[in-house]
Amino acid sequence: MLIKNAHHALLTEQSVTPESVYRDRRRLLKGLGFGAAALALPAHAGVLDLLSPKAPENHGKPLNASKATLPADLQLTPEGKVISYNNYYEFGTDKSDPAANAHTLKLEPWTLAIEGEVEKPQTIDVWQLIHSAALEERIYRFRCVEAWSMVIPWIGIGLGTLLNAAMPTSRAKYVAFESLYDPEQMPDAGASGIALPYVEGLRIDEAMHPLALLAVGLYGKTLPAQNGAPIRLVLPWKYGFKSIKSIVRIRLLETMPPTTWNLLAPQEYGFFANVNPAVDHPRWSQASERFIGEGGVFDAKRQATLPFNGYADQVANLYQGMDLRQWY
Ligand SMILES: Nc1nc2c(c(=O)[nH]1)N[C@H]1C(S)=C(S)[C@@H](COP(=O)(O)O)O[C@H]1N2
Ligand SMILES: [Mo]
Repeated sequence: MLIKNAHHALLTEQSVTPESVYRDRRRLLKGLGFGAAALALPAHAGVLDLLSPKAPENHGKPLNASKATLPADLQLTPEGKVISYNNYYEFGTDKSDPAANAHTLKLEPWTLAIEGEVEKPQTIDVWQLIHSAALEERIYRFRCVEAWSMVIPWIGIGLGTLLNAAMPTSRAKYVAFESLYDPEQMPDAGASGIALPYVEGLRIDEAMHPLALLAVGLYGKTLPAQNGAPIRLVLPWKYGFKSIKSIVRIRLLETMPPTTWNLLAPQEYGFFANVNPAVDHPRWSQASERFIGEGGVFDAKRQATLPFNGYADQVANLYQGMDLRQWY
């Protein structure tokens, strides 16, 4: 009720009527390029052309990165699904909207400020960073709070590496992140129902954890705009909304910063938002999830959700002594 328009995708995810499924599927297909125009494409047009008809120049450039091995228990989500089924409310609230609309995001130049409680504030030229840093591939599970999941081969830089370069002071207890917000590049953002710019935050020890990644690519190439180009956070043990896209500012702070979904609906979205199958969302169960792999997006097979999304061995120690029920 508090969330009438806002995050309505969450509602449609969970209370889909056959009709809305049909409508969303049609939209998705349209987004995928299977409309009338797609029929006119030459037979050799690659799937990527179909998926992102208006992809910007700087999307999908090959990146040099160390290669990761796919863990035996994981199956990759096909690239076409990773780049066409998105949440990026600045470009619309339907899953197919970001792929259709995010081409208006101006990716070059892009600077990222690191400021606040640091000895060495920085203004980073992100494209220079992308072309000069030692990039790593990391294959991570990704679990949205809406109870769907993917497995994605990201490319990026450890968040801690970048933060350490700015030399956090002893007063730095939290890290705040801010997305770009430019109504000219994001004409539909006003209808999203969320306060913008999108903001997120971590405790400093979470930010320094080796799993915390600043992603600049996926599937071997630079990020498509709809996935949060040119630089976004990926926190595999937390619900997807913590993984903020298209970051322009990182600020180290003494106090806990406000975060977008928590501001909107604090009873539904917490600051920590660690994936926890034992704590249901007030409006749906978190015990299982739709894994988006090969095959349909809406009839994807359900699988059990794991504590910390399968990363408990690595991160549970960060939360010792905290009340599990408060983690939402
Ligand atoms: N700036 C911004 N970042 C965002 C969002 C958003 O709407 N705006 N959505 C979040 C949510 S809810 C999810 S699930 C992930 C989706 O990332 P993906 O589209 O690359 O899968 O991005 C997160 N980061
Ligand atoms: Mo999400």
